[in-house]
Amino acid sequence: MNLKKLAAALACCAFLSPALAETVKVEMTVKEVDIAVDNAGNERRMWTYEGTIPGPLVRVTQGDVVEFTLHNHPDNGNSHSMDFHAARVDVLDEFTDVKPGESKSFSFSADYPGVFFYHCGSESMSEHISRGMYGVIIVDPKEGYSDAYPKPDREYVLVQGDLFEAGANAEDITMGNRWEGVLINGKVFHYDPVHDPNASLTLEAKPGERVRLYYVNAMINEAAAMHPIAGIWDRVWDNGNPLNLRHGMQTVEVAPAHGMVMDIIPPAGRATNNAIVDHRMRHALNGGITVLMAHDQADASKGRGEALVLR
Ligand SMILES: [Cu+2]
Repeated sequence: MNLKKLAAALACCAFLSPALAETVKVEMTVKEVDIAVDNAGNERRMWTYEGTIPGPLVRVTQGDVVEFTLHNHPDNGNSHSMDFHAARVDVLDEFTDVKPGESKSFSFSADYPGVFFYHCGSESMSEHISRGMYGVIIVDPKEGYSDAYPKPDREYVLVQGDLFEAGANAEDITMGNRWEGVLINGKVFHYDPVHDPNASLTLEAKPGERVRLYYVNAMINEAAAMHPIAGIWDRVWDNGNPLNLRHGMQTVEVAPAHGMVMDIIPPAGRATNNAIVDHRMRHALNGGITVLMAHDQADASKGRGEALVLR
């Protein structure tokens, strides 16, 4: 075998061979804090994993074992818990309450690839979720990228949650009363300078790049109708599983507590903008719009490395 053939064979193996399973330690502390829920800096009492909405992004490879520890900070007033949608365990064991000042550990094997919700399941679950206790775990497929699941140029995580009025109680929240708006990664109109002059961030890419969105609907009662205004989803993978591929989609329904991976390719050769909306207008016009700018000067760091959730 000559060197060229050997290199080709090795590259082929690296591409196709399953990744070695690893053990991934993840630790989170629940913090009940006052944090800004809009671009003007208006604060609300929210309950969080690690002080941010969404909580930390967890990313593992299919087959990995996640060793998770939840700490409930002693200053907190409530019991909390963790429900990973990527786990197959016992709801009455792993996902049970942790009192303030206590900790709990459990582990699970991430057997299915995709984009999964995680959230607090303590009573009232409606209140714990809508106060911000949620996040995303991406389980990358063990086969890696392929023709059916190509490598993206940029990746962004978007989590859509509810915002209720200060003082709304658990019953209000469950019934959808005193609903105020939509949070995108923790803020109303987080990435939409068109509808909010205080917004300073947008998603960015270069024309022609494949942009992958890992989208999770954390709203407690409402589905989201995800559409990229002035664009088309090139590919959509339901739940983010490479086996669940759809092509050329305009609007994708995402149930509460569900995830979707959606690729968009802004056209090459010109600068364009897309408004990625939940096309239920009540959601869009109350915070659920995200601007994607495609231009040659796109920030090279955005949508790469640690910058998948823009803060
Ligand atoms: Cu909680």
